[in-house]
Amino acid sequence: MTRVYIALGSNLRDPLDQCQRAITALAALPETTLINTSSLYRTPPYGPQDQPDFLNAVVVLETALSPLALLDHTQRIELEQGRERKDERWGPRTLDLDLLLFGEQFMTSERLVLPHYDMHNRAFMLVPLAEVAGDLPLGDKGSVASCLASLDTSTITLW
Ligand code: ATP
Ligand code: 5RX
Ligand code: CA
Ligand code: CA
Ligand code: CA
Repeated sequence: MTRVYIALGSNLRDPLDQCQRAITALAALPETTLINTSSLYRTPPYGPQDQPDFLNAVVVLETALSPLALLDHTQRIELEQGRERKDERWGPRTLDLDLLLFGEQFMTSERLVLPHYDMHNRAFMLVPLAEVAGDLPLGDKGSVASCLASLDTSTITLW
């Protein structure tokens, strides 16, 4: 079994309901156990800012699935919850499930980059991650706590 950290994001169509349904769907995956869920946070949009605030959280799973099999499931859950592909990059979405860390695994393929390529720059990922994981190492990026120390967390509140 491998410990996996997944970031949830939603800023459309009742984010709280989207998030709760996503957690239920993740807990129901085969060969997978839900270990923990962070608090649910309200975060201002990064990147394009003409969109609603996000609900962000992190869930911890233990899984016997492979990384790509887990990605198949998370992408299916996104689509089942009405995720639409728009021309605009980084637009608003009903549900976004990003694999942050998959055990100690590093990989770079067309479909999957592990660890997540930009998590060390994103307080909306690291604040909930620190809550459920403590101070994990992030390879050459330092650790969760050292990355957080150089990010602005003042606009992140509880949902
Ligand atoms: P960002 O990845 O910068 O947060 P995004 O979440 O809006 O942006 P998406 O449009 O949801 O990006 O995903 C684009 C592609 O990223 C997906 O089709 C997926 O195959 C790929 N991908 C690569 N690495 C990962 C990962 N660690 N977790 C989830 N998807 C990933
Ligand atoms: C684009 C993230 C540029 C950071 C993205 C979320 C930057 C977001 C999210 C919040 C995006 C990807 N903002 N922006 N939460 N996803 N708060 O989940 S788009 Cl610099
Ligand atoms: Ca299960
Ligand atoms: Ca994302
Ligand atoms: Ca994504």
